[in-house]
Amino acid sequence: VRRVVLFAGGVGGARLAAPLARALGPEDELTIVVNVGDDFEHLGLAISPDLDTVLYHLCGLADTERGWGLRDESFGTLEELRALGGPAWFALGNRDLATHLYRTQRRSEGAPLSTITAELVRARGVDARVRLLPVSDAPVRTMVDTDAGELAFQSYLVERGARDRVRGFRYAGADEASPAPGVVESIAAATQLIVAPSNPYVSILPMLAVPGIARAVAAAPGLRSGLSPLIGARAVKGPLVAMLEALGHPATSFAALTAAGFPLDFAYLDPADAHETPHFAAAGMRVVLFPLVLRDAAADAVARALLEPALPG
Ligand code: FO1
Repeated sequence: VRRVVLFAGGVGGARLAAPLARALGPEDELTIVVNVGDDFEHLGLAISPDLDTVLYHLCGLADTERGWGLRDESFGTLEELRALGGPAWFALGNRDLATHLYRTQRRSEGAPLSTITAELVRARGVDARVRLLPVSDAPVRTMVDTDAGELAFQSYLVERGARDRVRGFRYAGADEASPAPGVVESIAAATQLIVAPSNPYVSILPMLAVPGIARAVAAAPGLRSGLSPLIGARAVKGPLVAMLEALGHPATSFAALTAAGFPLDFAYLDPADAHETPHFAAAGMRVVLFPLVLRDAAADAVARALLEPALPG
């Protein structure tokens, strides 16, 4: 029996979560611990982009081309808001709005984010072997220090199009947060931990910043594997290369996979980055070369390889 814990940000995490769920054996369990540093309040709504992105991929309703949001989406409400002169920079789709309305209503009733997430997972008919857990119920907010001042993450990424030069990050609220129910327990019971090909600064570090998570990961008995979020010095999605370079690091898989300080036994690299193998070996990690384009059959092949970490391909 495999008890797998996946640490996931948004799109990179979601593209791995769905094939991992498909690769599970009948007795296996997958717990997906999701970043909440991207969460924010917008138009009075409680928005959890990474949880929603992973959920939509798990239930097969994601817009896989765009990465986030639902497929067959329409944006009439957003266009009306724009006509009113309202804040229309964050593209909330008509169908997607139902998720934010539901979450906001349940929050106003006092339900914790982990409970609401479990309700959404059940309502969407996700496989019972799969659990989706926010890393914490209390808010953690990724703040980006830039040459234009400190910006909330969605303002940095979406409103301003990641155009500002990054100086550093702060995970506001992390010190007062604690792991959501089940997170530390599932890490301790895991046969393996997998770090999705997610941005270390805005997906993985905000999770490790929650007191108790880094300790649980360091003490975990299971093998730890991480997938590089870079292929041939290019990010699969998002501003990771600019972030690495602004912080004085090269745009390498080694820099990306070590930036968060998540201890790894296995590093999964795309064959395009095979030349980096000696860096990982010198740092005590074993390299598995595998095509990391997480699309369709290729994503399923990665998932199957990950579930057999003692037999790297
Ligand atoms: N990302 C964008 O780049 N532009 C958007 O307008 C946008 C809207 C949006 C709506 C709902 C949702 O769940 C996610 C959305 N995202 C959007 C993605 C979001 O910003 C994520 O935080 C990032 O993709 C990082 O994972």
